[in-house]
Amino acid sequence: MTTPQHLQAALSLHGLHLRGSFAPTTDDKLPHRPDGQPIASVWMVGVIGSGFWPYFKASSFYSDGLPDPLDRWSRAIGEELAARCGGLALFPFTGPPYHPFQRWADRAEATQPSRMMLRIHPEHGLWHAYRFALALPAARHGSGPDADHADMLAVQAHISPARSMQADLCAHCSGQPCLQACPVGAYTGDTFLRDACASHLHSGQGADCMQSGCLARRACPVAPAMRYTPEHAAFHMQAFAQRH
Ligand code: B12
Ligand code: SF4
Ligand code: SF4
Repeated sequence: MTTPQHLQAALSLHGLHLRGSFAPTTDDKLPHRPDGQPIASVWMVGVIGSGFWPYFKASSFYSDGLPDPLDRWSRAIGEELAARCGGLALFPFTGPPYHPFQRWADRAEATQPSRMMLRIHPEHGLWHAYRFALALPAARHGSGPDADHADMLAVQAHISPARSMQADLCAHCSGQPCLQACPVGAYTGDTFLRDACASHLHSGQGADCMQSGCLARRACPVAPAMRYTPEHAAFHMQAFAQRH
């Protein structure tokens, strides 16, 4: 399995999406492959909306009672696919130091920084995240990185618009409601006050955020149809609150 089409087919079995690819430079801070081969392309894999949720929920990881079920689910899928592709699986949650997934996202697709620091996408809004990346050497059997990228462009046509000049979504957002909606002002526009957020979640006042997801994130008018389901959002809020 070396083509993006095959990869997307394999990911679809888990409700995951091939988000885009890029040819790395030294600025992208990729680790070295254990076999010493240079990395020719990095393919980003993630979730869009709550489409993956029923697949994850049906997996044994969701209900085995062990810690970090979503990270373990991601690792199992990522490592299995990496082995099939002859690639190296890289995860957003291994660290610190962490791999710069948001930087890689901007290299691979039409994301841009938002006032909430999360990457915002013109079609998915704030309702997307990354589960792993596959770092691949130049393709074998005569094809090379150019062929990889030609294939990837074909797949991307079905995933997201080509990366092009995108308007700054937040600069054009009337009133920037995400910065007004948090009851404790945890999103200031250039930082996230993690402790203020966590204290609110642990108090009786935080039930709405805990049960239905971050009020600031839900205030964003971009791509409302992609908002996470309450059950999916509550899963992330609980994971965050348990750690902070
Ligand atoms: C550490 C971390 C946090 C810290 C932020 C501390 C900090 N100041 O960096 C905390 C624990 C606060 C956090 C919270 C959340 N996070 Co977080 N987090 C990360 C993580 C693991 C590492 C970030 C990092 O240091 N990267 C290293 C640097 C070198 O990489 P970079 O891309 O250049 O750095 C960027 C980030 O640091 C970012 N950043 C800085 N401060 C903050 C604060 C917040 C809240 C976020 C989201 C990002 C952020 O800006 C940097 C420049 O672009 C990334 C995964 C990753 N590997 O990137 C996820 C990640 C950034 N988080 C993510 C998310 C979704 C969240 C949450 C909103 C939801 C959740 N999963 O719980 C929460 C917010 C809680 C809430 N109230 O809703 C997503 C963002 C997806 C997107 N659309 O962009 C990521 C990419 C994980 C993923 N699997 O996709 N997070
Ligand atoms: S509410 Fe507006 S400013 Fe905030 S993240 Fe969404 S588009 Fe950007
Ligand atoms: S989860 Fe609630 S308290 Fe935390 S940043 Fe979002 S709105 Fe604020």
